[in-house]
Amino acid sequence: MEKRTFLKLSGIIGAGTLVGCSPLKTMVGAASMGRYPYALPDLAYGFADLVPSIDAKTMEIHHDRHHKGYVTKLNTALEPHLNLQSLSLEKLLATIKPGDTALRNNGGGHWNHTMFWEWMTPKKTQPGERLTAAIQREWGDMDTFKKAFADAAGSRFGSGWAWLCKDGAGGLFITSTPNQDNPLMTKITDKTGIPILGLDVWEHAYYLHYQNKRSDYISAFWNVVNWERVNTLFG
Ligand code: MN3
Repeated sequence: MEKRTFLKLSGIIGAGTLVGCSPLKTMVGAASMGRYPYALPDLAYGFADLVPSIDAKTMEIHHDRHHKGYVTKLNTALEPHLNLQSLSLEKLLATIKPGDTALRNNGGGHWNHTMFWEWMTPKKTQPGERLTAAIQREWGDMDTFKKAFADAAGSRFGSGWAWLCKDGAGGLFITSTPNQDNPLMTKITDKTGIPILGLDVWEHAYYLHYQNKRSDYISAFWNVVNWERVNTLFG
């Protein structure tokens, strides 16, 4: 890599990290996130309530087995770390380093899934005026935003998540992360910020109903997005 290209890239990554630092001071956790020892939160709706967009069996396995597994393993990973047990999950995520594999995968897994259940609802909801205006400023219109978000979700290779995030200046950006990483992990991800909407694109989130058609799952997600929760997180 040429020196000039490298410097330019470092600048971009550096700026991204700086932007991400300040909003993390804001409390973003859901009340249901809890504290150590963490517990699996209940869903605010039934497993079958998101049908036909998300099938009941997928919801049941995803919540009762996958999410529960992250919670159990997170508690096990935290057991020997008394100094980390008192942190909020958001603070913990901002603290962990790339090599902290168990905390990274299971701390991310618990935060991501707790929020994911809240980002969906069987109710019909709408993006609020302020959020709509911010989306229009960034992408022009809602359809272009949805396409950009779907592109991030569709092009994430293997397992991971697509995110709509708030930056430190009231702006929005879209990003994606591998595995159970998320934009709160300031020591791990390049683009950090506060996720206000996220979509799980692991195969376990859609394969039973959609098989390899990830794009159909992504399109269906818009039918069940809980815009009221997104509006609140946007602030
Ligand atoms: Mn999942």
